[in-house]
Amino acid sequence: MLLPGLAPSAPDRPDALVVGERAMSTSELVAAADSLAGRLTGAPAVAVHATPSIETVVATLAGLAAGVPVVPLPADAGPLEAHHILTDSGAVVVLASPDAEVSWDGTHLPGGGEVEIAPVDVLALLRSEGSAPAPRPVDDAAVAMILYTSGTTGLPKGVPIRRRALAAGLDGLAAAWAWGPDDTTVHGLPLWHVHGLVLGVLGPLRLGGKVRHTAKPTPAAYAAAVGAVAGGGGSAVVFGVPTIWSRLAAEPAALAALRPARLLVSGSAALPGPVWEAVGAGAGQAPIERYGMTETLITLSARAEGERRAGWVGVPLDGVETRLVDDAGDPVDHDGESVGTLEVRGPTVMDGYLHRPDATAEVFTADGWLRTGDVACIDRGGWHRVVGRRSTDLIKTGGYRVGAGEVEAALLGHPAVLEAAVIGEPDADLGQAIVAYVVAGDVSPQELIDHVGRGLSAHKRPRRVELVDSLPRNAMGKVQKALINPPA
Ligand code: MCA
Ligand code: AMP
Repeated sequence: MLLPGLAPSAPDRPDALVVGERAMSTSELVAAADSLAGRLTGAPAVAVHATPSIETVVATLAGLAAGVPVVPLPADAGPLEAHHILTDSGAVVVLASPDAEVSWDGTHLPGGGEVEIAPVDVLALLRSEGSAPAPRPVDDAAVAMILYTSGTTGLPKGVPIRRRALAAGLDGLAAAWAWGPDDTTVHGLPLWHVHGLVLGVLGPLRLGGKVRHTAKPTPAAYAAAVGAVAGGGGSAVVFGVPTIWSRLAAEPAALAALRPARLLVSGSAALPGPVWEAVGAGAGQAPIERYGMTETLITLSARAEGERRAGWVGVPLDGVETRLVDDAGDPVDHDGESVGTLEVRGPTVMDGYLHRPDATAEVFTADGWLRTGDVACIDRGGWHRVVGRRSTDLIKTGGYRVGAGEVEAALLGHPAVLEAAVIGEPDADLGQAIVAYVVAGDVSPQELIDHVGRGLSAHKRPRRVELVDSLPRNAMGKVQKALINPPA
């Protein structure tokens, strides 16, 4: 069973799920999700407009109960990205909060027709309790969800995640963090990624714990949520991306309010050493770091009861294997200094991208290991340190993975744009900031930023657009991004 925390035998907790100001009990979650599940059975896939809301959680649980692959649609997706995700995944219905604002209604599906946007009315679902057929047991090899993630070029690729991979990944983390029914997991992360949705919602619901989502990931909201959990005698496990930890570190009062938490966890991007230190000093404990990818779920983590080391992401979870290879594919020594490309294998790794045998073949080695594209070292004790990525065209901004090629293609879709090169510039707050260098006719930087946000997702907008006369190219005509110099 994927979510034993929602089984009839599990305790009925009045505040099993809190999102912002709204709470649902375990029994309400089950009743609402089962009621909706009855209407989804047999659908090829169901999309969920993943706003930070109880509706997103109910819709996701309904898809899982019906055995229909759930496709979380970024809440800030523009029409281009939404259309791609809906057509590629085959989802014909989008479950959304009744008050959701969508910029892509009227999206046409390949077979004609328009996508149906179905409002999730939680109160009505609770009233109709009992009318829905009981969801059937679902095979653990079935696809639970399809998450979309960016590559260096093209539109995002779908990663089908099987139920057994979710179960293995969450149980591995439960063992690493002693994460269980007594914990309330606190975070304010987007609900369409592994971090916020799989770990931050399905994790606690699998383990019989509680979820407290802050709606916005502000330092004040984190402080209040930990205070509420601790005030009720609960144990808080707090999740954040490095940008969230860095913003907390800049607000000492909010950081100090995290002192009662049992565990602080950072992931999705590299946590800078000074932020790790500042959180340790201000919150009474340094965060533990863990590492993963959409394609692999979480594969490495420091242990709750073990050592915490700034800049190191720990050791493999149960069942996961890792290795380092050089450019020739030969093994790299695990001496804590030599760097190589990290490859992983294990029960949480995807089988392949949806409809993309070409991309799947590229990412797997002949002997079945997944090439992460991350450059790392491993020490004699098996601890891993991620030192960078092989491709500079995959940008991590605020923990979001954004392909430079996807943003470049969106920019080139503007009639005034002739050439575009997108890079991730070092940024103290976001890790990397998306910056575009553009050769264009008569157009303002802001218009181009807005243009990207209208087509793709808001978080894929360049933070800055520099209009330039030309881009540096080599003799073959390829843009030399390393030679692009920010204006003084
Ligand atoms: C943002 N803003 C902009 C631009 N970008 N304005 C103009 N131009 C831009 N280019 C606006 C926002 O809309 C917002 O406006 C304001 O700036 C500040 O935004 P805010 O949300 O505070 O911050 P942010 O800088 O936009 O976002 C920081 C963040 C966010 C909240 C940390 O990046 C975030 O939620 N990151 C989490 C990503 C994540 O979960 N990744 C997991 C994937 P306004 O205030 O008007 O709205 S990784 C994964 O799943 C794995 C497997 C793993 O390892 O975990
Ligand atoms: P995503 O698929 O969005 O989860 O992005 C996966 C990528 O995030 C990885 O390939 C890494 O580059 C990066 N990443 C995730 N966790 C960490 C971490 N703890 N430290 C450094 N990079 C990380």
